[in-house]
Amino acid sequence: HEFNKFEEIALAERTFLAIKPDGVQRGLVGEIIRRFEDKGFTLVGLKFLKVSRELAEQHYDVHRERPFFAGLVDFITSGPVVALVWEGEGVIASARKIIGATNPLSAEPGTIRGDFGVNIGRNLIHGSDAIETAQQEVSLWFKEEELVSWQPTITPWLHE
Ligand code: IDP
Repeated sequence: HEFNKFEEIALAERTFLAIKPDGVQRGLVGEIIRRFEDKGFTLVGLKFLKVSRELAEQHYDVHRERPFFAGLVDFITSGPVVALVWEGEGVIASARKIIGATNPLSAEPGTIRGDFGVNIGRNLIHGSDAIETAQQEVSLWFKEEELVSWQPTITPWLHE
């Protein structure tokens, strides 16, 4: 196995993350991106946008019947959001661990929500929870041509 080659299939998993309006307002964009870079995941998509109601409602469609749905859509459309796609082996589950439990008061210290949040309605960041939702969310938020396939030169130092 050549040193400059890597297992493309294992590394190709992608997840969708969004730094919510509270994360942006609190100046945590750099801190949050840092954590995923430090871990060794590869950034393949990034945009800064005000989310439309249509996009917010589609993104949170599974929660449409929940009592918090209207407030959640109001919140996610209330200010700019950073949308991100990260790639790497096991990135979906690993990102969920880095993010922490949905309620920041239950989230472990060391996680993003555990370190920076106190309220379930202000939990700073979204991360896809499974392969299917990751694929749906990446394609809902990004066009194919907005995603950049590249191989960091550090790859052989992160993967055997
Ligand atoms: P997750 O973001 O950790 O995957 P989900 O249960 O999928 O959590 O909920 C999606 C989002 O809906 C949460 O991140 C949070 O912003 C919001 N949410 C969930 N439960 C509540 C609640 O009880 N009150 C207010 N907002 C909630």
